[in-house]
Amino acid sequence: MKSTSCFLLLFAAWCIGITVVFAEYYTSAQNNTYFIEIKNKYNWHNSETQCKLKNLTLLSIESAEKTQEINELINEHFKETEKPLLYIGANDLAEEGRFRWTSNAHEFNYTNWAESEPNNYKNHENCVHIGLYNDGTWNDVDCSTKFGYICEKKEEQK
Ligand SMILES: [Ca+2]
Ligand SMILES: [Ca+2]
Repeated sequence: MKSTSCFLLLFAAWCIGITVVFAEYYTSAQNNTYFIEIKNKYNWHNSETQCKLKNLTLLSIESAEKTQEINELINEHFKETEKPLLYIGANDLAEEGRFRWTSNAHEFNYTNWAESEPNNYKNHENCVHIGLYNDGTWNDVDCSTKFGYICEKKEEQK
């Protein structure tokens, strides 16, 4: 009896563990896989590190189609809750005002800034996140601010 209870307890813990670990991977309608962290919050650099630890990279959004894909994914999975604030893979740390995608070092060609953004508030906003506005538009923020993040597969893995 005792060993059966013990086994059931371990099995339950294993199931919960699997759910916790894998609930954060999401597949979009376009069959792409993304990792979204909302429980723990990280500054931008640590968000990038967390993606790298999973052999992923912070999300690049280089087209309106990608914006739509990500908006749909987030709306589908987070409709009951407040939309999460998530870091994406862009900053203007190298040169103020010249944002680049970290996954491929591309300068912004397509942009989806929210109105009046990027405002480089207090001359100290160099990292980009989504979630402040429901339409998926971007905001620049102080890189030390702690948010969730969204990663995707590296380009060579796609
Ligand atoms: Ca800036
Ligand atoms: Ca801003």
